[in-house]
Amino acid sequence: MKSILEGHSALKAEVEKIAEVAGYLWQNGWAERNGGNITVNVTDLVDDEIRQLPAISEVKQIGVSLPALKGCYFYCKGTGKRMRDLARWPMDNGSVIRILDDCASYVIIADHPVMPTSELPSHLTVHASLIEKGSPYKATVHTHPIELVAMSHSKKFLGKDVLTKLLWSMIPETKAFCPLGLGIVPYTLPGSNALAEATLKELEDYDVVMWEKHGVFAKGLDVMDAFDQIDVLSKSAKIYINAKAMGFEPDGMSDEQLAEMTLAFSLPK
Ligand code: 2HA
Ligand code: ZN
Repeated sequence: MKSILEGHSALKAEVEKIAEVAGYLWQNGWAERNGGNITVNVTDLVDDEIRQLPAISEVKQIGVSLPALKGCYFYCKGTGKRMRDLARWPMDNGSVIRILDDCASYVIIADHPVMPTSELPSHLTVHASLIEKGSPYKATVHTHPIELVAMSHSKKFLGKDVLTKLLWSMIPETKAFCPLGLGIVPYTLPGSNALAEATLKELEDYDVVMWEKHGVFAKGLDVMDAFDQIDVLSKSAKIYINAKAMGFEPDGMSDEQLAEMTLAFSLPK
């Protein structure tokens, strides 16, 4: 069977980027078993030929009505699929879906009828809100970064912007490349509407959100951008933990040093 990627070089390049990031999630130890999710809005990469492709699944309900998504197309990781498999075979471990005109249902159009992630309603709710705001962001990534999740097990890090400030102060690049910091969502049942709503709210102020004792959820211009932001935060968490393991509390950059960085890189305050 011909893959949707054949003859569609822009879509192919995007899916290859998703596969590359899936490999990084696995190599980092952030994606055990079927852990994590990736959903990318590929509507801009879809041509008339793809728009005419027949459905290869029955009509499925999203569970929410999202008018902003009318006629949109998404690449979604498949439910129960492994990131390490997706890295090698993205079109066997994920699929491309078309949102139908009722904005409450979808069909799979390629390559195989791989059912999207169980977290689809929350990922699509975030995408709908991005479109409504005219945001250029196209990707959402959920993963389980070891050090960041470990830090979320201590209440002392969970106050608003406590972890943001600590992580920014570990190495100058963190604020430069994750300028909005890390939002916090208190522990909430995975896959629940409550988790989706709390995430949506935190994403108004942050690009990356910590789900207490679970993982992070990030939005980005593309999947690589979302990954990079998680990666710089994770790097800072590793530096903090390494300092603690050597037996001392790291000094961190001073408020003056952070303010100087913010000015020099024209970052938001
Ligand atoms: O879908 O990580 O939290 C896999 C997950 C859900
Ligand atoms: Zn998870």
